[in-house]
Amino acid sequence: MKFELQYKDTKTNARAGLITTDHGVIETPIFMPVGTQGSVKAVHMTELKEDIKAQIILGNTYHLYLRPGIEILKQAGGLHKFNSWNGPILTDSGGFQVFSLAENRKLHEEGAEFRSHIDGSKHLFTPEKVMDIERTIGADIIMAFDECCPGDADYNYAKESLGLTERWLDRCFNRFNSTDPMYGYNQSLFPIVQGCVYPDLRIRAAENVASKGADGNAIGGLAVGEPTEKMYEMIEVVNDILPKDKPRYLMGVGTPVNLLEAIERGVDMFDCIMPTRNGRNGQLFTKYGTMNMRNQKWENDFSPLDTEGTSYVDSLYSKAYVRHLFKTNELLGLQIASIHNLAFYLWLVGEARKHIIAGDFSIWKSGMVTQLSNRL
Ligand code: PRF
Repeated sequence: MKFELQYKDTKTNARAGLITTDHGVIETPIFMPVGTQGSVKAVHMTELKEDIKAQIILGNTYHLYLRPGIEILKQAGGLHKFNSWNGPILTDSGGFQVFSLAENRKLHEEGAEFRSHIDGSKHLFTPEKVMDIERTIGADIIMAFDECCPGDADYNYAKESLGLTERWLDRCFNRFNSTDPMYGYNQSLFPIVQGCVYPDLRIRAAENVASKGADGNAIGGLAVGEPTEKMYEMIEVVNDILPKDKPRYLMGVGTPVNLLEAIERGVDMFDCIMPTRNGRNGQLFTKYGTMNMRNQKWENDFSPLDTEGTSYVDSLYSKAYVRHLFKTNELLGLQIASIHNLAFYLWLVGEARKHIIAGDFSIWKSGMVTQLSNRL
């Protein structure tokens, strides 16, 4: 994997770059649609590629390990062959899902023991095992196994937790460096900065992560219950230390405004379930604010879903029709909302990139942040 920093904003830390993987090139800043189970919910691969213009998608180690299981993924020849997405893929390590979904979770030096949220079966994730699973899934970018510390953890807990994440990181790199990719293309391992909301822990974590010389680096443990201002502050502290010539990935964030604030602070990559999950609940993001499609105000509004939207669903369907689909629980409503929201997120990061290149990111961003916060 290669990262080329193309433009650096003169007034902020925003950057535009290119990540080259064996499955294609990614223009940054980028948003990565989440395909937890190897499928971006309610969206076909052709729509993802051609309409939404996704450049990379996410998969989840925790879910894919439980179902279909590693043996099936190996037989399929990896996730790209299994789900027919031939562009770049990133897998999260389970370092978040084990903590948020699994039951009876027990953490110790060796790893995380847990029971499946599906059938209660018992499992152990160690850093070595997670590396082996991520090798078998075969994503282009794989994430280290970490503990995502809750946003309200006290200092001592956060410090202990960071120590564990750091020791696990060394074990991840040892296993990663002593194994080979399985399907003939390369994989890159990204370490994750933890440290909760404590600047000294974040600094220590970022220095440790930077010392690994990885192809890219991630910031975890944010948007997990801490105040938004703290999140921005931690991003600044960490990005001051993470190498400038490598992509920076902010995990699991966030709202359109969060993305712009993080881009301004030097983040290059994002993922979040918000566009798909909120979409399935009837919330649509537009550049003038959000719309709740269940709202009665759309009942006889036959204007296009989003007159300035970039997806084909935006001009094909009316607000009144999409409201009707949500009121009647039609599956098509979920599809339309998911496509619209993902296309909007990809448009937003693409626009940010254009404005970074044009040199007016700061002005554009201020205007957008005000607009995006409206409720329509
Ligand atoms: N660690 C991992 N995945 C994550 C997170 C993390 O801290 C987050 C936190 N926002 C989302 N996804 N491995």
